[in-house]
Amino acid sequence: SNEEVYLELCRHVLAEGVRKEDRTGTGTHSIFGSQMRFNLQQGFPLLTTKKVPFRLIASELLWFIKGDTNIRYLLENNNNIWNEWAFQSWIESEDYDGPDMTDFGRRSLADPQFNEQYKQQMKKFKDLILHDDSFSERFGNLGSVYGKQWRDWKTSRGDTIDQLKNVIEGIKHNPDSRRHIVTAWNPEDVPSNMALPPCHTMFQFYVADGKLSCQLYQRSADIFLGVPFNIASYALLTHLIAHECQLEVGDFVHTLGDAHIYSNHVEQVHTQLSRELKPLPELWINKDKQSIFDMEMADLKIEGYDPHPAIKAPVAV
Ligand code: UFP
Repeated sequence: SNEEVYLELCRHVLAEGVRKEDRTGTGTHSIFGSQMRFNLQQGFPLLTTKKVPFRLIASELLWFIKGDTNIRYLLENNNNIWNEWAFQSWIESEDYDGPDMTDFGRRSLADPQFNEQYKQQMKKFKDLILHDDSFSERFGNLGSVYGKQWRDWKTSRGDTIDQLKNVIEGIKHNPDSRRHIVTAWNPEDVPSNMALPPCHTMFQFYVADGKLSCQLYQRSADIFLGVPFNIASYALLTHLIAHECQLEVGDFVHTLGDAHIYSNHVEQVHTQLSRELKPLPELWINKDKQSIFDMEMADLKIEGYDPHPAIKAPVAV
């Protein structure tokens, strides 16, 4: 089944992965090069062996699709997944006059007293982003992240390219093309202009037999925490574009570069592997809207989702 492919990858990396150090100093079990294929006709690939928060995935994807790079939209949707990256730019600025927040990710895990200070500053930061326009313009913007590269790629001529719009036009008018590609990896912007060099670096669409398929190349994959999000996000993107182009959904092919399980996630992966699969949910899209650029959170729903409980694990920072 669609979920079994993911669990198989987990088992494979635990069994065959090599010990590899990484940027975060955590240590991983890693393999290089792997591919999963999800038949989107057989249920929406939102894992059932642990709860995956669809709401966060959907609001992040809509944010990319809008070409928005400011975390204000995410906060308005109660989505905190990109906060740390923006917070970093504030605490490094001259505007910041609170307690020293250097290395806040690690310190907030290790030191409960610091963690209290950190939570206070983060709360203040979020309030300012939400309610102070000029603050939000200065510190809410993440720069050249996905939304920017997908919708507003800067060319050397000084104009911009809307890759997402172009690819949708291409799928509609020249479905057989082998050039339906969107790339987020802009060498000119890596890494200095970027909070985090893109993990999902490029994707391609394919139309055959009235069905739309999508393949993603992900250069770096945190199998336990990141990948379940990434699978659902691209499955959703494929559904949305198929919907707009009046095609059925085909496969989502997920190709991974460095596919790793962090050493402090191994326990959690074993827990997940011990659980029994449940039926996959279905995605509902509001049929009254056609363009993906008009979609809002209320136009997307996941139905029949009854997962096992979430499993907590530390994020490597
Ligand atoms: N990561 C993912 N998926 C994502 C994302 C990050 O798996 O969508 F944004 C993980 C991969 C890796 C870390 O563990 O985040 C990024 O670190 P690096 O840039 O060193 O590869």
